[in-house]
Amino acid sequence: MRLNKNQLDNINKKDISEHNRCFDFLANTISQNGQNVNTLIKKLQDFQVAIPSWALGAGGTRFGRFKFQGEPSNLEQKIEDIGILHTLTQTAGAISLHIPWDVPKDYNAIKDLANSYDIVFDAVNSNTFQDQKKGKESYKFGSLSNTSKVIREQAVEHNIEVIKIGDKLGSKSLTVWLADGANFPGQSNFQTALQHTQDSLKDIYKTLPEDWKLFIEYKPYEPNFYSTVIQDWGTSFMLANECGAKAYSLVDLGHHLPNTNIEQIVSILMLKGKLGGFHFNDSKYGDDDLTVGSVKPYALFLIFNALVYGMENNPQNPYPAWMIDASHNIKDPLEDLIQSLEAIQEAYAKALLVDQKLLTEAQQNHDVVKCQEIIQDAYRTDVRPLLEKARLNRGGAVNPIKTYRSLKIRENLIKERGADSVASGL
Ligand code: LRH
Ligand code: MN
Repeated sequence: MRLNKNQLDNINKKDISEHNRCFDFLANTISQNGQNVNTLIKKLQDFQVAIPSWALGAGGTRFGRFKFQGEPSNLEQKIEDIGILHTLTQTAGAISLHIPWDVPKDYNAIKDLANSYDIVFDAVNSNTFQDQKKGKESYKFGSLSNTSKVIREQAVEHNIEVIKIGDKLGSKSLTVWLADGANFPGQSNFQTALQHTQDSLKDIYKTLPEDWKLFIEYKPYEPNFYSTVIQDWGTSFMLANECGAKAYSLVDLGHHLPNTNIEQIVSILMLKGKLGGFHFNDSKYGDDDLTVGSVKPYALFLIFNALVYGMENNPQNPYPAWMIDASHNIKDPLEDLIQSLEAIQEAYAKALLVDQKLLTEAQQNHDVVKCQEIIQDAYRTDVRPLLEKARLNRGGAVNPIKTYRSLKIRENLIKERGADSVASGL
């Protein structure tokens, strides 16, 4: 299924006059505050988020999975789905593959297909948290941290294999997330486990192509429930420094203990030039992988406020990689991803409206009340007309969810793929 411009124009035209009225009002307000509307729109358009290849079907938990009809059952159909997302939102111009869940059969054909949708290949993800059919050794007791040298080497080899796959697709980064840890006190030696992990990551790092990055993703718990080797940002930061200049920390929003100040972590990593990228999602309790901005939209805004400050003041930190990592247990995966993309753009746009100069001044003067007024003035601004304009100018939908439903995209995908097609992934 491929959407065409006429289909979108037909639906957009019903919303254009209301959009123009709201946009003109907002653009006027923004100009009066001394900001350039076109610069903001350009930044929003350049902000492309990678869609996870493992989150285009129905997700689930150990208590069950409620399948969703018309799921993409192969990589070609997954790229097609991301093509639909990108056509509607104009902000989903990349895919992040998880290996071995999504190994291309025909690399040139897959690259041509992705290219035909203006989709590039972002970070590739290795998987040493599940035993692989062809893998001889089990990762039950860990992979890069395992006490067995043979198992560590098998895991290192897998990561080197994933880099080769990504290199053939034009990807420029490898994300390593380890489930490695322990379920019981006494089960593992924390020092030995970390040392093995560090040495194994260095073996992988040595094989990184010159223009590649290594993203080290941390997580406090699950699937291990007593200790996790790479449990927090500090451990990831330490390992990235041990590896070298091309290694960075990856911040998955769901990988923090309750009430962790994530915007402070983001600020510190950018100051140290070690913020590699994000896995955007939202959560109430654990690694819930919920729709971005569905539970804590203000926290997301504060994270983007720290990001905007860092992107303006920390040239030592490269432009971060933006990826979604969510699971769709009850929503239509594509509608869920559209809502996440909208929430990300909205938080970014609100953060761009923060008068950073005025804020720094108020901070210097310890005018605490004014500091809050400045950031909340931006947060309380309805920026949706700006997002709409950014999409419209690129041929997207004024209202992606409305257009998705009006065009009966899910119904058409079910017709094409059948009700029982199932996507690989989580
Ligand atoms: C671990 C994680 C990691 C992926 C997996 C699918 O919780 O966030 O990024 O490999 O989800
Ligand atoms: Mn993640």
